[in-house]
Amino acid sequence: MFQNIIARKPCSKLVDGLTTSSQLGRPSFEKALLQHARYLEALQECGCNVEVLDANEAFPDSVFVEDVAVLTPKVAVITRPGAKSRVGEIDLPDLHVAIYNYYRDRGVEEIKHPGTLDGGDVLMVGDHYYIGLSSRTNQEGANQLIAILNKYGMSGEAVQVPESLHLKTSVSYLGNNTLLGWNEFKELEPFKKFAFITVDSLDELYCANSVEVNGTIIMPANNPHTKAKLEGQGLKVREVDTSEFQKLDGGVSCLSLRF
Ligand code: CIR
Repeated sequence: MFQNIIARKPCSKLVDGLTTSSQLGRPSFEKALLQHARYLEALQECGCNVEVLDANEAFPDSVFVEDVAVLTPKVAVITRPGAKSRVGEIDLPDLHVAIYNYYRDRGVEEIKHPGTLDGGDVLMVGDHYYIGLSSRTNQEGANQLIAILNKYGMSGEAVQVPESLHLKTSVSYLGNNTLLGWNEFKELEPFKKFAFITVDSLDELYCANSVEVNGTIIMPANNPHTKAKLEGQGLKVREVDTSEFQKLDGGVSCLSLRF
């Protein structure tokens, strides 16, 4: 059950954000603002209280707030993003104030140099966390997070991410022991014990990044084949258009911290 959301408004420098998907073109800031607002409405509809931090023009990618923290039921962990242009996002005072407000009676920890870790690499399945080793998250970052999780009575394990930005770019947890993801992730040892819904249309790989929020699967719009598959399994789906964030390799999970 998620009660709270922390998000950050897109800044106008968003159009200069990091991307490996430049063939999709540059995002429109106006459209991104609108899509972001609708995305937050969807989370509210799922019963979440939404706190929105101000846009920060110094950090084009700061709308992807998922990467700067891992918020578990027992402890908040401020990460250390693996992209140089994003490391400063973890020092933004409003982020710390927001997290502290919720976690003052629990723990607040941080990933330290030389560890790097992006929240997009952290897949929560109950009390267990799969941590993707990627171009952003290194073994040291994963080890530090596992040690923190252990300290608070939880567990984690590292998973090598085959060719995608983050672990959650390609695989999402939908609840009920079920993962949604790219076919090659189904074969990874740690994921063999899950029921696995494969995104099998190549046009729809983007929707492997979806989020389950209080019984609703929030997924990116325009992925009809996968949507039908989810609905066919009795799952409730809510689509949101995140096309402008897709142009920056960001999906529905990246735009919020859910806890
Ligand atoms: C980046 O490259 O860092 C951003 N343009 C996209 C971050 C996406 N975040 C996520 O998957 N959690």
